[in-house]
Amino acid sequence: MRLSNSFLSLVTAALAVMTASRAATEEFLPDLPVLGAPEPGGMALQRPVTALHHEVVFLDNLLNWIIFPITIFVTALLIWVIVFHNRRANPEPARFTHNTPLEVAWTVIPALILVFIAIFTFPALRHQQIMPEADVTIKVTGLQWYWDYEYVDHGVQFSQFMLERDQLADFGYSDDLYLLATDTAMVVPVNRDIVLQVTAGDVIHSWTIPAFGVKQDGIPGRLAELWFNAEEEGIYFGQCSELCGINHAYMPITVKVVSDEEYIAWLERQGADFANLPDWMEETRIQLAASN
Ligand SMILES: [Cu+2]
Repeated sequence: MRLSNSFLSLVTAALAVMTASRAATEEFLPDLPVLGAPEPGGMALQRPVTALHHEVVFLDNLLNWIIFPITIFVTALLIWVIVFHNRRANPEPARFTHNTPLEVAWTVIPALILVFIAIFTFPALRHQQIMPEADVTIKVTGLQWYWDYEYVDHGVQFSQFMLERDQLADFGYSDDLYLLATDTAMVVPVNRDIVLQVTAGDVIHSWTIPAFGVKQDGIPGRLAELWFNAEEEGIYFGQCSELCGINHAYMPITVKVVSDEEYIAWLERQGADFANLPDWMEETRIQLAASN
């Protein structure tokens, strides 16, 4: 018992040292607004900041317009049956068993509704699942219970741990972001196509940012992809979405969306390798060097 306690305190101390050194790498980023976080009492989807999530919100509204009338119609039918066709109200029930026009109607109408829904869902699914040419490629690995990030073109690698309540202020987060804020952030440029390769190192985890409308299981031994293009600079939070063990609730995700210039400056501070730069980064780097 004593041994496991001292081991735990050793691990905690080691983590504290690691997080302290990471704090330094974040402090040069601009003050960003928190745009992607749950709200107290919130019921709707988070405000969309990607084309994918705009589409998801549209689908959600469309489905509600279909689902609510159907629910009301079926409930009304049930009430009608309960009131007018119970044993007392209707002692002599009709004995027929088939009604062809009715049976055709209740087969064809639901089929048409499903086809109508499919017309909108299939393109949305296609947009999510077909990867664009990546401006930035990042490999994300879910681990019990933190995330590892690798900027594959630049040799930048770091882990992401949840912040304890007393660490929040040191990292510039307010108290209500406890259980969401992390020591490091995945930093990406605004209005660029980001492709994530999602995997896991032990059990299945799931990476998501609700405001982006993306979610992908990370499965050990497999590399799955997701992509997004964030329209607004800010801070966005997500949480592991696949039950992955006792600390599943304590491995949140932080993404910071910044300008091209901030992104490249951040990469430079991470000691990035800039050997093979895509055109957009080369141009921004030349502009940055000229302005310095
Ligand atoms: Cu997990």
